[in-house]
Amino acid sequence: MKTSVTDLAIFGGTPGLPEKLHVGRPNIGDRRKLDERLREVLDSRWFSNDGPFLRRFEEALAAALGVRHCVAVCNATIGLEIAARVLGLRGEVIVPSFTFVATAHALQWLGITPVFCDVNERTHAIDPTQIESLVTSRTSGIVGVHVWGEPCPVDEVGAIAARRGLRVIYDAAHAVACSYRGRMLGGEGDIEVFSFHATKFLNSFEGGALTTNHDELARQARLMRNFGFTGYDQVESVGTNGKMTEVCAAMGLTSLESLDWLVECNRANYDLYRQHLDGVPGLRVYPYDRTEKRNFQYVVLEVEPTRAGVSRDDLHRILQAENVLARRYFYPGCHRMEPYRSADPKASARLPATERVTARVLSVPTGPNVSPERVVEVCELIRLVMANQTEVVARLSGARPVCAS
Ligand code: T4K
Repeated sequence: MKTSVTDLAIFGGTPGLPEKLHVGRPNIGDRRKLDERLREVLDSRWFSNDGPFLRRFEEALAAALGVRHCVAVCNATIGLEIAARVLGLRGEVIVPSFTFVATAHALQWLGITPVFCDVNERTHAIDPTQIESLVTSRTSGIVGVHVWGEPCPVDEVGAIAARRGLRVIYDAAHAVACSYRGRMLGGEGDIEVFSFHATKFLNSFEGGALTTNHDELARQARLMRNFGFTGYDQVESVGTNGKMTEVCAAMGLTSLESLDWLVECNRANYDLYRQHLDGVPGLRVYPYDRTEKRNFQYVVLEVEPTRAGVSRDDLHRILQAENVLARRYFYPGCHRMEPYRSADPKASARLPATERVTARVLSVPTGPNVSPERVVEVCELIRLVMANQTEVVARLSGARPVCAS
């Protein structure tokens, strides 16, 4: 354990952790069961196209989320594209800039213009008070994002959509096993889209799912996932290849069976971070609504530089040098990425909360691969930095960059 600021790697000390600690290290669930299932897939010679593991995964997920339909796909980005096509979105769609760029790209890819909306600075979710001012005659929908698994203001968004005749998709990439007003997310809006990417706490290597309570939307999504085929040699509509493979479905099913344990590991780490970091001036550990179900897969720190004396970027550089590979999700915001920056260079002016949040947020390592001892070590490093802001900032301003990112 480091006790003096000069022990930090930026002062020439050895990194605080012996090996790199990642955000998003994949979880495997019950390894023995997974091995058996992978063998079963190989032995069966049925690898894709509506196979038995896909069906089991879809049924199990729909049951866990309490939703009528679950259409598993190869990843959430394709899932968002399929959802937008099924709903006939076109023209402009209102979407937060504070999200992974896939949310905006899925729209842009279809020739739809994402119109970026600000977020609530406290919750990081789309700000319903700004949505209506962005609606034009070209607007066809709203894509809300349940960032960190904390739901969007679903009721407010739904009311605006109903009033203005808009369709609603929720990007629920982070939100497996999270609830809104006592209901599991999955059945809100017209369609919700989940991600099971390797870095998500419930993963299928790569994967995603559309969920909905609307029979016809589900039917169309299934068709579109498989090139529009309704039977051998019969194509009813335009489609894509959005299929989830059997290997991915077997992994998804195995992850799903470990869901409670995964959430429990995340929750324990989250509580430990809070225990050790609550009260550090200028630092906030993003608070989850404990009256609802949450998956705690992200531990998000917010650094308020004027109170902390250290910027988020300084803390990020210092942690990287200590082998703590924290991530600045979702810096710098979609509106500052191409092609959106060039298309709307003045977007920052209407996104003040997004600008502040993207400059403050740092995701730190968690999940079953991160032991409680490691969490405490990371917290001790952060406390050491925060208690010695002057020396640290002076060192960084004179020092060469310690990391490339
Ligand atoms: N909407 C939202 C709100 C999203 O957050 C995402 C995805 C999507 C939509 C789209 O869903 P998908 O189409 O992907 O299903 C990662 C993920 O690639 C991305 O899926 C995720 N969001 C985003 C939040 O995080 P990066 O750029 O951080 O990935 P990468 O490769 O840097 O990995 C993160 C960390 O995990 C690294 O420290 C390395 C470690 N890692 C990663 C992989 C893939 C491993 O240890 N093993 C691995 O296999 O985007």
